[in-house]
Amino acid sequence: MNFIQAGPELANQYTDDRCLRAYLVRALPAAMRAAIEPDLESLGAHAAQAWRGARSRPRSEPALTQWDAWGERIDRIEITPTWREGAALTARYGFVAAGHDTRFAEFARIDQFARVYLYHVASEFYTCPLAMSDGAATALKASGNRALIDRAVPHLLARDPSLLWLSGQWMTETAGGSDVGSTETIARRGSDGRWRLSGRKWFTSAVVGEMALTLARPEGASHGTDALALFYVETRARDGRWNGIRIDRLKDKLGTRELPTAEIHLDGTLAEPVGELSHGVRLIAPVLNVTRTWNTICALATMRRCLALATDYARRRHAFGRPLIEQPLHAATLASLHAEFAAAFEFGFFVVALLGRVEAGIASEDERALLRLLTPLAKLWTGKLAVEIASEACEAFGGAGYIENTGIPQLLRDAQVYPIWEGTTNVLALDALRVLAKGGIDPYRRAIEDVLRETRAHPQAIDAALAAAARWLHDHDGAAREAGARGLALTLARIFAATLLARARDDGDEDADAALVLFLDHGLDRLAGKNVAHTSALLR
Ligand code: MFK
Repeated sequence: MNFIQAGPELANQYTDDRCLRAYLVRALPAAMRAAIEPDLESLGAHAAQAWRGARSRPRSEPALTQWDAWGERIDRIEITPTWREGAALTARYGFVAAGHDTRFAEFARIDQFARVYLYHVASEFYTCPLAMSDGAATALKASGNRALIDRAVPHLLARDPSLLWLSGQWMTETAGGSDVGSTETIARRGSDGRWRLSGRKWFTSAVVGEMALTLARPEGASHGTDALALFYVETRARDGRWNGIRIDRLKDKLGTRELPTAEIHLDGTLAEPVGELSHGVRLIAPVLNVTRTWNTICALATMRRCLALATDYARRRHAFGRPLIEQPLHAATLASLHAEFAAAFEFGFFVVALLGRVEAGIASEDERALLRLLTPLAKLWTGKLAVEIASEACEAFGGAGYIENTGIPQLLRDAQVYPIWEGTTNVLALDALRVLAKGGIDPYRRAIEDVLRETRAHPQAIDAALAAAARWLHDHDGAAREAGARGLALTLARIFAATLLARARDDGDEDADAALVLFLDHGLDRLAGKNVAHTSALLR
């Protein structure tokens, strides 16, 4: 009889996650943690059960049917069985609603994102439209448009699945990907006073939703970003037909294949302006910042899943006479990934907590400025790190990690979306640079100094990297500054994360000490003295 290797198993993903549990002990009032813990345990069980279930059946993907048998255009999308469960789970666990629950004031976002973190991998990226729905609720509330708030927000935050709405955020076009100012969709006001949109939206990940926020250029307006307006669209007319929307095809994507991302044409789509008929990017910015935070937390969820599987497997798999976990190099490799994850986790959830404080109206001016800077930093660092950790996880399984029905390759393919969605690494690095150019580095520096002042024996490496980053900013401008923006962003993210790990260690998190030592071993400084002349020489 040949040897058969046992595959990895997942325990309850809440009770098994020391990082999450230690964080919640530090971050939440004890009574609130006790109140939400049954839900977290239940989501942890759901995660483990969904993983086992997915291994025992063929994968399914959404399908688009454009025409019925009699030639009528119907554009119907069949979603996967997991997606069909999404609304009921969302209503039950409040994946969107919990973040807006005023009973929990500044802690609401922590509660929400702990739930999202546990649900995400099992959800088959149903979290993508949830992210946009959360962003839409946040943007509508900020817009002050009373009619639209009353109409849509109760649905977006519904805890009854029959009332729940999903929202899309239709921003990307063929010309305007990152450069949203190139948007070609036109908004025309008819003689009936109503606005209708015409154009092509190139990545619409939630066309199965009930509504969307989208950018369009009012007819006759000038070129560029400032002239774009933000519109509210309901996807269906009263009779259930599409509201001037044609679905051209579903995208054939590298990963996230259960998510029905569509290319669509808007052809006379009835829409309502959310606010003024310009500065639409400013109005949609809350969507960007909220979905970027979802991206951060979902990237953390993928990292955690990869590490949970690889670590469990290292205990089961024997080679050269002992379990992999007892092989020094394998153990060191896994531990170093755990350390990166632990640091990124602290950073991601710090941003979540800060978002909660800002929304609860208790944040200082410095904290508001800090949130604006840390949101893109967290997204860009965690997006890259998720791909790195997913790739290492494949390798940690040897050949088995390259075999589709182990489920491991899908984690890597899906992870590749994090650095792309919601702004690529470079777009976000330049966004952070603009924030620094406008508001300076002082709110960031003061936040670190505040934490370190109360931290016992804080690592010198933090001071050194902070001084180097401030010097780099001072010494670089123009093209050299832009060319080094990614290195600067990663350095600022790593410095902040190390600071938070030092605080977690002092606050009694048993793993944070080791994580901090290993994280510092990888270095904080990613600054690059980009030489613009040599760059052009190589790319000529
Ligand atoms: C599981 C994961 C869940 C995630 C699911 C999501 C899936 C969705 C799929 C997609 O469609 S992803 C869409 C990807 N595209 C992007 O993310 C857009 C990338 N481009 C940018 O982020 C640009 O920086 C941006 C379009 C936002 C702005 O660039 P521009 O055109 O050069 O405009 P500008 O002048 O920088 O900004 C216009 C205004 O918005 C300014 O305000 P003022 O008018 O008051 O001066 C900016 O300060 C403001 N602004 C821009 N970004 C902001 C912001 N305000 C607050 N927060 C921000 N992040």
